[in-house]
Amino acid sequence: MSSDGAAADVTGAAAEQPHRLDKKWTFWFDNQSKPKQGAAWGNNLRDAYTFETIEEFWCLYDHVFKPSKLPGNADFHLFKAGIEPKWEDPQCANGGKWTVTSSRKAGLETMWLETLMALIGEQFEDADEICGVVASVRQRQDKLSLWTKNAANEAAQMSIGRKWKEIIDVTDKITYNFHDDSKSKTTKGRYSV
Ligand code: MGP
Repeated sequence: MSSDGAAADVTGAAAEQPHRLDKKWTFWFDNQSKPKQGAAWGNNLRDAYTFETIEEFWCLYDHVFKPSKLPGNADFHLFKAGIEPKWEDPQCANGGKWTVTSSRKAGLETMWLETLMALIGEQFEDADEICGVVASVRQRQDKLSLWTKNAANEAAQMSIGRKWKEIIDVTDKITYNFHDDSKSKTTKGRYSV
């Protein structure tokens, strides 16, 4: 160890310590591009990698987790470690999601990266309320959804929605859906900003 606490390699040069994040995050992947008939939703959903440093994040992002690398009908997720990107997860069960759509591939790519950086960099005041984010590549229109925990907490959702629009530089209206409504195929949003 050198005097400033940094580890030294065999040449005596100080090696950079990895930059630890506030919490651990997990990237997930769901490929529904070749669905098996009769297969249940989530059959192909996989937790791909859990990380806790900025260096790991950039390596994973650069090499794998770019929506432009996804086939049609597939999703990437970044969720707090320990939360599964499913309505069934206890921390998501009473939640919902803000959704923004994008008709341009480049649009999704930029908004995804801005959101990832805001999440791991703890830029949301109501960070505890957030479960994670999903990038969905679809034939018709790509979309990004920010999942939160307590759908009924309107003040928290509105604050998150406003902040998210700032982060991804969106001025059009976005809407918030409760997972409970999505389960019953109700598409009407409950909140909008
Ligand atoms: P979706 O993926 O939330 O909607 O749900 P989307 O993205 O508008 O639809 P897509 O066709 O473009 O993918 C689509 C369907 O997947 C739902 O109606 C459910 O049948 C199923 N589904 C989605 N999610 C997120 C879940 C989930 O968390 N749990 C379960 N059991 N089914 C889900």
